[in-house]
Amino acid sequence: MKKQFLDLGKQPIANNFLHEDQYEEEQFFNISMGYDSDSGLVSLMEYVDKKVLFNENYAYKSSMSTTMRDHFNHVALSLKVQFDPGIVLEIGSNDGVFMTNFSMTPRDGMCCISVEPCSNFAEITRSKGYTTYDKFWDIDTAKEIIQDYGQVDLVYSANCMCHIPELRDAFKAVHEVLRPDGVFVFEDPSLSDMVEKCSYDQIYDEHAHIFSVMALTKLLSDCGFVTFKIDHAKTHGGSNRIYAAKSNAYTVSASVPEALNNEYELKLDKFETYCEFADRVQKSKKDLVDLLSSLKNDGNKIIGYGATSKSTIVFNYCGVGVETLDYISDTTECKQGMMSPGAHIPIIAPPEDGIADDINYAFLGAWNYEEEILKKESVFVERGGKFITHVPDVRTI
Ligand code: JHZ
Repeated sequence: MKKQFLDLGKQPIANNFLHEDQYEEEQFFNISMGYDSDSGLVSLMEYVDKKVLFNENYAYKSSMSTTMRDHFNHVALSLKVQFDPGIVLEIGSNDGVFMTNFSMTPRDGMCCISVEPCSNFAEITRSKGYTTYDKFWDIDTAKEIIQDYGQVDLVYSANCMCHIPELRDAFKAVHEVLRPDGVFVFEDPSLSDMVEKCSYDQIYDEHAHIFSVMALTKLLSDCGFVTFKIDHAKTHGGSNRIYAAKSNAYTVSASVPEALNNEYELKLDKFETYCEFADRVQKSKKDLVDLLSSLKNDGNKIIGYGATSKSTIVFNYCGVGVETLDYISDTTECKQGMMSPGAHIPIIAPPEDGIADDINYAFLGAWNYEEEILKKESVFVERGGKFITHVPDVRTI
């Protein structure tokens, strides 16, 4: 049974950047998280309709950072070397940052086809010549692909499986589309990282689940897969890449029991762990509100850096708005000139020569790119400017 441990209150759609004349129609949903002791899954208590979240207006673009571009190039190369796949199917291809590392058709060797329900992004990869099914991932889509291409050698998915409430159906559809010797590789933010780093801003409407290895190995096994390897990646604040096969063709690596043991040590199988996490979340909120208000009282000018889904949660949960932040800078063109969801903070394009001279502090909405951002904003740092983060605890950098 699923039992609630954290309530973040009513939250706007995390990626729904909007104009002032859209405030009246802005939608809010209850965002609270629960632990299911039967399945081990940590999931939202109430799911938001997928068509409300993933549609032609979707704003998040995967290729916006050097970190993620390098990451997906590296993963594509590593999968080619490990599995030598003929046809790869990517589920949730966004702007094609992973799939464009492969060729377009089986005729030209290792190729990649994809499924992407946000039609604005499906159009981007299609216009580059790749086959993209503008659909949600389910058994019908799997059958359509089998009809067009036959079963595929490898299914890859990044930051997408955790978006799917009906996980069992999604895994079964992957099982159907894969050849008997095929491999399913997927990566999503990890629950152990979220609990350890108190990064509660991973919890928002799109993240139907935050995955533990415990819950995934169990569910995958129920759906006919053997989990044979787990890579831990630094991306998105700490993610797990899960490798699962339909057969016993692959030896189970030590990385699987190691990841499971780590989670048992963190007591991710105990409801109390999540209650203790919820207490830390409340403290994090108080600490951030206190820090921001004391900086503001001292006359500092503060901005947000990165209009992330995560920062939507932080600002709305902590009640941070335009009285505190002058604006948020973000490199994604379609977010610029818009207002942030719920808090309605203006979003601007970052100035070409870095953070403006009159700014003293920048809240790192994109804390998961801290290294890349600190390097890029070295002038700001050298002149005494400071970043603010809440992960793993509230502090200035
Ligand atoms: P970023 C997204 O979450 C949404 P978000 C999604 N649901 C998901 O699962 C996770 O990713 C994994 C900007 N930026 O990647 C670009 C700068 O402005 O943390 C982006 O708008 N300057 C699919 O939204 C944002 O920050 C920079 O120098 O939390 C980063 O968003 C850099 C590096 C980024 O994902």
